[in-house]
Amino acid sequence: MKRILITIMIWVVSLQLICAQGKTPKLLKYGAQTTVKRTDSAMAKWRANRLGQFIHWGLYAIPGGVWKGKTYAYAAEFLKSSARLSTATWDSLMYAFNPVKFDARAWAKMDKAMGVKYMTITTKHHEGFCLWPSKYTDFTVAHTPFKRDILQELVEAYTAEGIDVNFYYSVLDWHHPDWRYDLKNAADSAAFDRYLDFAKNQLAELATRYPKVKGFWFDGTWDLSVQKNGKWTYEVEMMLKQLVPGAIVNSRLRADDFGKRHRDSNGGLMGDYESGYERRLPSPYDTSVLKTDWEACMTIPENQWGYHQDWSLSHVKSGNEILENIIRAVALSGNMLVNFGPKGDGSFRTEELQRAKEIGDWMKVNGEAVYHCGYAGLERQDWGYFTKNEQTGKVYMVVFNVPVSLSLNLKLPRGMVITSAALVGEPTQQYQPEEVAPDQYMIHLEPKRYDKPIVIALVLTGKSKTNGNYREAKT
Ligand code: H76
Repeated sequence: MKRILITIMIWVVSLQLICAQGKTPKLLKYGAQTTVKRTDSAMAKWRANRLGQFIHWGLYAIPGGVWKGKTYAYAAEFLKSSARLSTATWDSLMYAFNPVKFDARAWAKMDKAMGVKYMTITTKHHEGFCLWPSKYTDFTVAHTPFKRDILQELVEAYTAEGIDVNFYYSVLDWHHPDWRYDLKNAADSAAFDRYLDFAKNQLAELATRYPKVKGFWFDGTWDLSVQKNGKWTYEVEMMLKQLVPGAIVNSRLRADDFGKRHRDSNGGLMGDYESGYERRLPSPYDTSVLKTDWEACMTIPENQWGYHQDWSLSHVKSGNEILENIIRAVALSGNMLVNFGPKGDGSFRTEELQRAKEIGDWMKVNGEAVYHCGYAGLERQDWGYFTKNEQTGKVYMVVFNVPVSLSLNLKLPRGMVITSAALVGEPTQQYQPEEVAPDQYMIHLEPKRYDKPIVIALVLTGKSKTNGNYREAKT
């Protein structure tokens, strides 16, 4: 008996030691900067913006997923790789880059009307082509027939409309001779060091040429070569924050001392927000995502970021589906970047213009349930999503699924009551919630056709309830 007890005690002690060891944080030079959310005004603005426009534009917009009469179904911006084209062949597209219909002010006006508060533009995608006249390479818009500094025009036009501009930058570069996927020998390391200098120079150039930029969105950082250079990712983050006060950097840039990406070896988020939600969202019940800021990005077809001529190859999201994705993100305090891929001539395809208008018309009426909004802390129901305005405390029911009963269920925390419930956009439409059980209510909708999500604004107060007309069932 005594022996058994001693054995158990040894087990317990060693288990505790193992656990304690597991908790000892690793000493990191290039890990997370902080374990809490940023509270400065730049970050608060980014968070309040909630809805952003992603724009993928580069040479890939010219072939639009079609090469020599053959259509490649995979992402249009990957055509060089899908059609197995040489770098020389692909790069010669620059001589055909002449987007005569490009009008930065028209883009910004479209986005203003769509209700987006920020825009993230591909300054350089994997192909390596630069939308600005970089002094570190000739593979830029300056050397195309178009010549104009597209980035400059966009920064000016969007900023004038009150829309924040962020720069997407791909570290992966199919054009640069010194890019490496992995570092297998000294020659690879020497080449890649040159590449990293080039990329850092370009980033410093972007930050200083366009000081109105609000943040940087990194991509193409998943290869072993970058994982082995966590120090560089750290230094780039620090450099950008020094050059652009308040700059916001996504987690995808970063790797730590051990090559761990997004989250460091101790689990801390690197960069300012989690940017791993690409064409997917967390479960609407996963409140663990509330611990950090986060942003999702999504395409309208299944997986087309750059312009593709043929959108019949996959499901194309409707305006309502896009709205649901936006609200799903906001309901868990996340941002949503909706992607458009302009054509090679600088104009937008009809489907995108339609989506922009549909989303904008809805946002104009219901935007108060999106901007400055986040997690409401209420139990989710089948009809849709709750959001809560962090400034006013108002709670919104964003209803995507109207039940055939027309009755929307609500379950409130003990002691909370509904002081008012009104249809957003039609304040004369007030609802009288029916209390159906303790802390449970129903809101009864008008019998009519609902073809857009409706938003009901709730004023909730903590007053204790007056009637106690209920009795627990004896079972
Ligand atoms: C894979 C990949 C890239 N990451 C997305 C944000 C797009 O830029 C796509 O090309």
